Amino acid sequence: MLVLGILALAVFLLGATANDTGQKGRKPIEPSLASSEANAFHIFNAIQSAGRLWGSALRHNGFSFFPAVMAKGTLLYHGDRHEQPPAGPEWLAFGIEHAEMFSRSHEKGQRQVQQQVRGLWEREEGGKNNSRGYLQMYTANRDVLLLYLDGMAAAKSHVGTLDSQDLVLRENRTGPWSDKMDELGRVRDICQIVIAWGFDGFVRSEIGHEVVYCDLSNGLNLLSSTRSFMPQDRLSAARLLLYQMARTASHEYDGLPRGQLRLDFSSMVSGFFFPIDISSTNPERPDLMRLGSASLNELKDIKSYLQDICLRPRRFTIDWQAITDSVVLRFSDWLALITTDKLSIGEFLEELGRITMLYIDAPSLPGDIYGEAKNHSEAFQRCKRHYLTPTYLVRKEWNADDYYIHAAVQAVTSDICQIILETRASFAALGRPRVATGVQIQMGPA
Ligand SMILES: *[C@@H]1O[C@H](CO)[C@@H](O)[C@H](O)[C@H]1NC(C)=O
Ligand SMILES: *[C@@H]1O[C@H](CO)[C@@H](O)[C@H](O)[C@H]1NC(C)=O
Ligand SMILES: *[C@@H]1O[C@H](CO)[C@@H](O)[C@H](O)[C@H]1NC(C)=O
Ligand SMILES: CC(=O)N[C@H]1CO[C@H](CO)[C@@H](O)[C@@H]1O
Repeated sequence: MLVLGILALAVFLLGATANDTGQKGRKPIEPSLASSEANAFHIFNAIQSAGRLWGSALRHNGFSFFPAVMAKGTLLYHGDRHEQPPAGPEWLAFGIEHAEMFSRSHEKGQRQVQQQVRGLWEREEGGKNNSRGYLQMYTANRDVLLLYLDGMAAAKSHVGTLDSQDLVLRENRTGPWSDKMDELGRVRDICQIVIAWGFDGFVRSEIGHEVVYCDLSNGLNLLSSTRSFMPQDRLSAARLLLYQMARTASHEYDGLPRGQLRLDFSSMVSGFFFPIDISSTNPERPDLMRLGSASLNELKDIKSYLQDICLRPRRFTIDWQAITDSVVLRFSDWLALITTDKLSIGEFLEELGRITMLYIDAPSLPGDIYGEAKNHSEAFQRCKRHYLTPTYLVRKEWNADDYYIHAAVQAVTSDICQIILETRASFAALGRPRVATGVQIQMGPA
């Protein structure tokens, strides 16, 4: 009876907790290994592209959040109409030209095209004829905590780049788009949220990475604030600025300079960990995944899980991006090569033999000087775990997020390994073909 009583109490308490989330009669959705495996390739790509513009542009609708540390000493740039650091949330760029866009001086009334596009920073200055701009440089005077939003979360668009902000973080409480794409409201709302979670701001990308810094008087030093020339006094017409900005952004294709922004992959939280509908909300763009296909209650559950992770100490247990990089380095170009029709059968077998050799243990033969019986079904195990090896050294320190990420990465390596090992086995069953390889140098047995 006592046991039953305790059980009943436990059920009652669990029910009470679920009701306390304000969602009567429904249990919050939870992350799971099954969801991570179902979305394995999306998670793998999100990890491999995090903090890098190239992959973030290809998969611009971000589903994931990464607590991050911007290193003390990192330099940031800001364009402003005022010489002194602004109060309140502001946009700081890693690229100088990005900030320069917003620091241009002009005659009053002659608005800059880029400022119209962004709809920001246009502050009226009564009584003056010239609106002067300032290019400010800051440095982090301590390690700064930022929440990184992946994909192209700084791109003000309707295709899904803003879902993680407007639907998850802001719970769909967005303002009118006509009011400068609601960017001021977005930045104010999200600063309020991330400050409460212990961050100094958040970081996202469009054409370059930008930091939305919530209080410039805390954690940053102003190093300089230089006034820009009026258009007629510049050395040139500055027609190239947009292209120069793009050139600078290209330096971030593979990430920011080493050490500037460190993502805590072991504290990653992704919509892909959860059992939600990730399909498109737009029939004309079925290729676009959207957080917007999930229900608002589900998105609130993801936010609440994210809050819990953010409030815990930073972990940095495993550099999951390094793991995915190893897999990509080994297999990506190779897969592209082997699926072309440019290879002769001999070259194809050379490549297939090469990529699988590490995992396959050749059978012993009569006459071997040293020989043992081998278990050939172990090739698949060896292959799928190969690049995950470093993570197993710290397995005792994994938390739930490491398990979700591991499930996803292992699902990807399993897929690759199954294909290459099965393909090898079917060719091995045919026997070695009598064809010339056309390859001059043979480095070892294929
Ligand atoms: C709490 O949720 C359960 C279902 O999960 C429901 O049966 C119960 O009525 C709810 N209680 C309150 C006080 O809302
Ligand atoms: C967000 O609000 C809009 C407008 O009210 C609505 O059409 C949309 O379905 C909502 N999205 C979610 C995920 O609830
Ligand atoms: C071979 O290895 C696999 C995977 O490790 C294992 O499940 C199987 O029992 C092994 N077979 C033998 C005969 O040892
Ligand atoms: C053309 C123009 O707007 N001129 C103004 C420049 O500023 C002075 C002082 O504020 C005004 O008196 C002018 O009308």
